[in-house]
Amino acid sequence: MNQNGVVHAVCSLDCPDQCGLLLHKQDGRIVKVEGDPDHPVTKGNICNKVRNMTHRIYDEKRLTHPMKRVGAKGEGKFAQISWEEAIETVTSKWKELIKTDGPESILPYSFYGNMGRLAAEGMDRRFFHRLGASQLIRSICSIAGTVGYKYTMGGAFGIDPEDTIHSKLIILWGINAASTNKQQVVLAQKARKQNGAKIVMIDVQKNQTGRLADWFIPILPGTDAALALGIMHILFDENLVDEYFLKQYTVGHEELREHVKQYTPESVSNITGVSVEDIYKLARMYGNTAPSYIRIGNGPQHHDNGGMFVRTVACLPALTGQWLEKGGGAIKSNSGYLAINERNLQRPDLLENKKTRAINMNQLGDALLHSDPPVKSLYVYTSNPAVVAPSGNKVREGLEREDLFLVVHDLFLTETAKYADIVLPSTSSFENTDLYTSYWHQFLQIQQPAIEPIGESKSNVEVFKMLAKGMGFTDSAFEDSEAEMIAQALDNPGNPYLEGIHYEDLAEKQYIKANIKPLFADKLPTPSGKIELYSQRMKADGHPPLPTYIPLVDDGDYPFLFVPAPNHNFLNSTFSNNEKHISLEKEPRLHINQKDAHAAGIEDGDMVCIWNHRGECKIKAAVGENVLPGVLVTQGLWADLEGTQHLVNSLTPDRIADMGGGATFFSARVDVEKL
Ligand SMILES: Nc1nc2c(c(=O)[nH]1)N[C@H]1C(S)=C(S)[C@@H](COP(=O)(O)OP(=O)(O)OC[C@H]3O[C@@H](n4cnc5c(=O)[nH]c(N)nc54)[C@H](O)[C@@H]3O)O[C@H]1N2
Ligand SMILES: Nc1nc2c(c(=O)[nH]1)N[C@H]1C(S)=C(S)[C@@H](COP(=O)(O)OP(=O)(O)OC[C@H]3O[C@@H](n4cnc5c(=O)[nH]c(N)nc54)[C@H](O)[C@@H]3O)O[C@H]1N2
Ligand code: SF4
Ligand SMILES: [Mo]
Repeated sequence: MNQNGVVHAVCSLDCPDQCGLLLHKQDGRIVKVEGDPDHPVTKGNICNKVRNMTHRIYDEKRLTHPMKRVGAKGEGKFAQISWEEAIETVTSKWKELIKTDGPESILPYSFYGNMGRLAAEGMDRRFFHRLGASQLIRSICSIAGTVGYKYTMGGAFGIDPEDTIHSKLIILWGINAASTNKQQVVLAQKARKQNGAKIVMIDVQKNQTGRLADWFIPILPGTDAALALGIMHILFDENLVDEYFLKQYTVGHEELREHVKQYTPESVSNITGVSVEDIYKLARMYGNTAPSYIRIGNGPQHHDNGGMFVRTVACLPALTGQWLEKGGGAIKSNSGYLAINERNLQRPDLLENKKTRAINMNQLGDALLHSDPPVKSLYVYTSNPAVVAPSGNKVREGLEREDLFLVVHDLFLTETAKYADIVLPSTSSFENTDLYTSYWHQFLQIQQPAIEPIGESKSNVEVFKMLAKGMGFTDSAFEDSEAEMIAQALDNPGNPYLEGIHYEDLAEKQYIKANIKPLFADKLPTPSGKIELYSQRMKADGHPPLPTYIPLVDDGDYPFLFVPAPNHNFLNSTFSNNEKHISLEKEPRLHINQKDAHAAGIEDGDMVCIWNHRGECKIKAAVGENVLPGVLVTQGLWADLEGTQHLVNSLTPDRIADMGGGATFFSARVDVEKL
């Protein structure tokens, strides 16, 4: 490894952009992180979060050695131990638990704090399959929308984002792209400059993205499907649909035409809070502009009806035949193009047909407090559930359980790690070898170790190999090197887009685009092979077969809908413990409409308490016009810093969305008062 010079890297964060990076090294340390100007999509642009990444990599708070708890649960008192002692403690406890309670008493909990395919779903999956542990349904992020989109389109396939520079109308629907998909904004602005493209944003708050849009449309939370149906109503009514495309490429357009008659602009306006005039304006703009592109965000699918929202909005481009235009169509997620061989990587065969139970990660609190047989040990890695999981008070109560053996593997002593019995130090992604597959652009990328591990930290792959050895597992699956695992993952005959792409090529070239062909060159992977405006499969699964507006579940008699969204300078809870990133973000704020603030006697800058039956949260009010009356919005998953009560997930429901077991973070009702 060279001690000086510039090395290639990939951003490992859970962000669709997956930027190419250059790391500048001096005496073995990274001194500067910048965008790789040669990356075909991201072209040297990166966000401020990662430009400041050295503050995180070399933060003095980084964990450098394994530790065991010496204080009370959650007190955060630990003593240094060796890796040998750590692995021995964990595996002997687990062996004992397997004897007394069975392997299902052990539950893994992880998400995509590192998007590397090996870090997130490699040796860990092999290990827990072999162990026969309870399985985790990883549903916290985007599953409801993924399932909804699949009903319409057959899989996670949208357009090539590079083509969006040709779009003439770009609708950012429930996506705070300026913060969460920066590269899409770069392309949208290019489209605006080159072809006078209009950027429209539909959101419940006027955030950074709303401010750069040509037209910001505020909408009431959880009502977007109604707006999409109102647009369809006008498109059919005014003959703005593409009859040829509908006949050739869709099923159910006649049923849909009849069905949307009920969604009159007047009724839709009542539901959504969007004026009749604006509904007409938007529908006519959409019906008369080609190519038009909808970037479907994650926000509206974090509601009770989120799956149906995505299913519905995904029908729109078909009505006007946009999919055949360069730069026309939609993206929800493009992960289908880069689908790797999960069987090879995760080895579900190691489960040997054991019927182990599956636990939805959105209901971690219940799983820890009430599951039968109980969860006796939780192993958390690449995630921070004490802050990010819904109904957080239940989660933290579960983590406090005296008889829960909790192991946490992370780079920092997170809120979750504070409750641990054993804490293990993790490398950062720049210290490992891993494969990266974006869920927005269509490039595969590779990371090779750019610096030596900090302290005694180890990667997820290494730790699970050690745990396998400690458990006495002798399967060859636990011997594979990172390079071998990447080769196995890429060997996916089920995905023609990856054909001919090998580890060696990636190691040499750094990034390779999948072999993309036009989406409609073949049949779509839906049952009919066409876009399913009417879906027999949905009917079989107990959903209305046609796109439908379904109101949010009653969450109690509180006057406000509460939307605790992400912020600009953190990534979920990552960076929320870094001084640099906190100083950029300043402080958490509760956005409240001035009418509501006035009625409640709240002034800008006042400390307020928001509460419901799940908990409460104290925060400073930001009074203005950024949100509609009746809506409260916060930004960011702030760490539980000393003396603060900023944990917004204390208030969020752990109800399950309409599809895929998805999360409903944005469907809580709350009340607010001045402190
Ligand atoms: N800076 C930054 N970038 C991130 C993240 C981060 O935390 N910070 N998180 C990453 C992850 S894991 C993900 S999943 C993505 C998420 O990124 P996005 O896809 O942008 O999703 P969110 O930011 O959750 O929500 C987007 C917007 O939806 C709005 N919204 C909420 N409810 C509704 C509704 O009912 N209707 C409409 N129209 N809008 C609604 C919110 O106000 C918010 O502005 O971003 C990734 N990138
Ligand atoms: N209120 C509210 N809650 C939300 C959301 C919201 O919009 N609002 N968004 C939800 C969404 S979309 C998501 S995806 C989840 C995300 O929730 P999480 O997946 O928990 O994401 P992070 O908070 O970023 O935590 C990731 C952790 O992994 C650690 N880590 C990073 N790399 C590695 C590694 O290689 N190995 C190990 N062992 N650890 C590593 C980091 O230090 C960090 O502590 O949050 C959800 N929670
Ligand atoms: S967080 Fe997103 S925008 Fe920032 S560098 Fe990483 S991939 Fe790029
Ligand atoms: Mo996410």
